[in-house]
Amino acid sequence: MPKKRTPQEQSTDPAAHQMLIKAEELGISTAFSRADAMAPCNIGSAGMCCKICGMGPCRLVKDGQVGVCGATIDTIQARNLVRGIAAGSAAHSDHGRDMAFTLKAVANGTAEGYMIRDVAKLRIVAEKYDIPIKDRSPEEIADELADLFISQFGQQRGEVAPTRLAPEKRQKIWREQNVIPRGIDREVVEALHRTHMGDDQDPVHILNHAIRTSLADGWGGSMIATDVSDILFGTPAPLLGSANLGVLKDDMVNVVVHGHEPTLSEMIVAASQDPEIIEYAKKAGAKGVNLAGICCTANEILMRQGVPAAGNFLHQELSIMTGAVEAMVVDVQCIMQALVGLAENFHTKVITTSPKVKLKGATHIEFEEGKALTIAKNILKEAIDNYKNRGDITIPENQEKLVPGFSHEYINYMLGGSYRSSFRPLNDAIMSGRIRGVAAVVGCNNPRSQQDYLHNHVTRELLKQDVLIVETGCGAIAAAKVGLLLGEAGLEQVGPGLREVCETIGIPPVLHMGSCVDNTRILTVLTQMVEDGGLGDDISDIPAVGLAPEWMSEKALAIGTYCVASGAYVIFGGSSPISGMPDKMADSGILSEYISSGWEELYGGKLEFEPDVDELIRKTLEHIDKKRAALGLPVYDADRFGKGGDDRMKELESLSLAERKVALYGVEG
Ligand code: SF4
Ligand code: MSK
Repeated sequence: MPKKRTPQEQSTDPAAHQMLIKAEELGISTAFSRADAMAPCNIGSAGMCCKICGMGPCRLVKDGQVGVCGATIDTIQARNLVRGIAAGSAAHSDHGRDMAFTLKAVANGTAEGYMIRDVAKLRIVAEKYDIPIKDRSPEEIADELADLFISQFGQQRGEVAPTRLAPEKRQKIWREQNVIPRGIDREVVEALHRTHMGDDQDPVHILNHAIRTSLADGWGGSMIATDVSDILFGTPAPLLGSANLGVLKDDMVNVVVHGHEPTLSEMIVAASQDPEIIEYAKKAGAKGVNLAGICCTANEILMRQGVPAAGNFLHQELSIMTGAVEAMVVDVQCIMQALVGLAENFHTKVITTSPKVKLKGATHIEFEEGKALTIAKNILKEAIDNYKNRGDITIPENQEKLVPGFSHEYINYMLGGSYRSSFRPLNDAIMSGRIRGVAAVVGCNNPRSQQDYLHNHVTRELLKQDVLIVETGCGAIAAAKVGLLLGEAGLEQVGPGLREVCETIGIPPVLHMGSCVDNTRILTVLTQMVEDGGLGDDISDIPAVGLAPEWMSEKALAIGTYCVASGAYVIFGGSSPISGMPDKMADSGILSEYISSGWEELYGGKLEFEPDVDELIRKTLEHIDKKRAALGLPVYDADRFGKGGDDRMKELESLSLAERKVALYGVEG
């Protein structure tokens, strides 16, 4: 019988504890309690089961066992893995496709309420693809750019256009390995074809296609999604936000937007500020409409508009548990089917909006970009009409301030200003050893582990070691909830070198870079670090690691793989979907070994699954130091620069001029 955990064992978040106790008292199940009640299938979770044809499902649990068709364990695991990567790539890329269609509609004046907010970014992106910008209106440029982006999905031959933005050396590796995606949809379809019964049986050959499929996501659909979102809604820059369930308001109509696409959520933000809607809410007895986000929709509107985040993936049910949410408006991805049943215990309306996603029992108000503002207002009116049905509420007080909005463009600006925007200071800090390296701590929550613990433990430990952290997705919200995304608060927990860099530039040590689709911003940052010089000539040379400590979604598998293909060392926490190998099997361990050292040989990046968090941290630092050594950089030494930043300044100020010279230069007189 699986163990039933206490709320403190289920989450590190006090707001979650309060809601989990309430759920227990009311006898309501949540993902946390369902995870406790249902032990994961130890055959399926290790990738030892194949169910792709009607002769199975085949479970390979004995030494030397093969499926009815003769399939071996490594073939089955490779097929399962590439199918997950294909699904993740499809989800991100379909999001990118919809964004490209919205850009086209805006360019043609058929999208109600939208506009091109960032004309500068439109021009920069267009130029990267050799689209003329001189003497052309933003709409003309956007129209041509949208056509280019839309064509990438159905393209059959050639190379998906954003791959040309990667460092030269990386493109050469991809060409040599024949893994540059030809068209975004084509690679996803081929992944499904190859893994149909009786097709590709060579695990290494199957996994080559995993690389190509994931590249169609990272250097294809996801990159398009991020660029178009910035063009339409503005490129993020730092602003003040807040996170956790305490952002819900007892005297306002609370509307929680959840999912991934900013097209609808941005319009709901606009509609919530419309005088007509505010008046409508007041007539219903509320002070107005309070918007809050969950999951990556939260990140999209937090990064650009400062709209508060009610929480990450595992907070979707907990926000409804407050009893204070009039409507939860969802679009695509990471939406639990349990929401509707849970909401029946309260007054919350679950409103689906995407033509692709319906939940039985939910209200469906389909979103169309041609009537976007009108639909957004109608959704808010549904929520306001529901305010009168609110019963007892319990809103936890917990919320933390944060500074999100670190797009690649903003980091470039903050490091060098408008005229000398550059990554030079960051590269220099890494080269001198003030910053040991960079880690991206990204990805989901998973109720199989204690919510947020792995994210924040890894982040804190790496910060102490002078590792600069960038975060996206639910990991970023985990860090936000404990104050790690706020300059001064976070800096107390940081090594002296990194602290000085953060204090002089004026940044928090953990940079929130957006939603899970925005992991491509990290690719762009790494590419520019290469271009600015001093850290090798390819992404694989940079002392950097990607971590997904609490991963759960297939999109995470796609992201991890495209980062590996781009040259990064990627470590996932939790369980490995390809770990299962019956003892003494001839091919035992071949697949885990292949995606690690095999891929490293080909791409300079490797993918590993590491359940032990201390080992995950150790491997991260070891890799960073290995890359520093390969670049000929000084060995990292925490004491090399002594105390850093403001502390050092205060210490020096208290000294006489002569003493200061000794302290600074080691000379007297
Ligand atoms: Fe079994 Fe082979 Fe069918 Fe998979 S493809 S279910 S291993 S028979
Ligand atoms: S929402 S994919 S739980 S990061 Fe992007 Fe969070 Fe993972 Fe969903």
